[in-house]
Amino acid sequence: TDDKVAKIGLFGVPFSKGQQRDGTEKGPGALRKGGLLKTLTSIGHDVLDYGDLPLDFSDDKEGQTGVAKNPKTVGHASKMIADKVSEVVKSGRTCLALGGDHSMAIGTIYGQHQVQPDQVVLWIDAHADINTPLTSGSGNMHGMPLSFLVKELDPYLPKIPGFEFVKPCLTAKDIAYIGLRDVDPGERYIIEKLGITAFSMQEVDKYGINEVMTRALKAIDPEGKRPIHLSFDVDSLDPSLAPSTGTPVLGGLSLREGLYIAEEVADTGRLSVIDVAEVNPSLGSEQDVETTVRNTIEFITKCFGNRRQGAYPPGYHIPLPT
Ligand code: B3U
Ligand code: MN
Ligand code: MN
Repeated sequence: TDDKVAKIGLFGVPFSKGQQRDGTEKGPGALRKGGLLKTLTSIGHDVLDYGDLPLDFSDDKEGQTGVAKNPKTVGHASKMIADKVSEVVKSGRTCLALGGDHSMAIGTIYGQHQVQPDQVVLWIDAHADINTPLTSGSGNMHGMPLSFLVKELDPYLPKIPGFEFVKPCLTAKDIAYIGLRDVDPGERYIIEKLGITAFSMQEVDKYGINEVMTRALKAIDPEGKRPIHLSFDVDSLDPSLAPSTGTPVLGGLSLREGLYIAEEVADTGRLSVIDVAEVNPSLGSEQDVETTVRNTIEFITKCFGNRRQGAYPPGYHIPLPT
């Protein structure tokens, strides 16, 4: 049966300053317009919408400060995001953070950590997003979030204005990647040196998504009792399924692989925080945006137990003839 009601606390992260294209600040709006809330409530979930965080930094012309772009702006946003995630997790709801570029994860992971210090992170992405400001070639902070959070990288982090409040809260063992296919040299070195569990698309092809999910969950939480942070970058999906995103990479996850990941995480019963990152409704055609939004909503519903096997609302019974 599948009559579990999820208590969800949702908020938007209208933010794009972690990379250089405008549009990801419209991600939350596009997901809302695509019917996300109605879809979640119509399958019986208890959804509390906290609205969008006030993150309009469009007049902010900070630009490059040393080795990172817009660090104070990203730092300021990260603090607000972190506080909101702490509040939602404390309330006992599963936190759904609608981005926004992937720099949002500094705040979402750090915020969860304040309430659930035993968190583990499943990072679904074409990219590893673990460049330090010094290994990054682009200076874009959406390619760096994990470097601010991993204890082993602390000695390698330069002081970045805006991030004074962030202390690293994860160890390399707490993270598993799925979907990688565009990893910078410094990132690959870090993954190997720190021994981070990483399943690139090659491993997805080699072992199949079932084996990959089993191994990923086993690696970060062998006893199966820690709260899970699912950081979902829509560019993990194949560009044919999520075309409206800033850095699409060919050869991504199929919809079935993506939905399987969501279903298996939901089945653990320990999903606590979800990031939905890098939806950019300013990119591609109207049809592209619709495709991206539809598949993203599909993924999100599967995170809350709406399995492909079907589901029914609590209290459902077979209608009796009168
Ligand atoms: N690794 C590159 C590219 C990139 C990372 N994340 C995205 N793109 N979306 C970088 O800029 O750090
Ligand atoms: Mn990412
Ligand atoms: Mn990515």
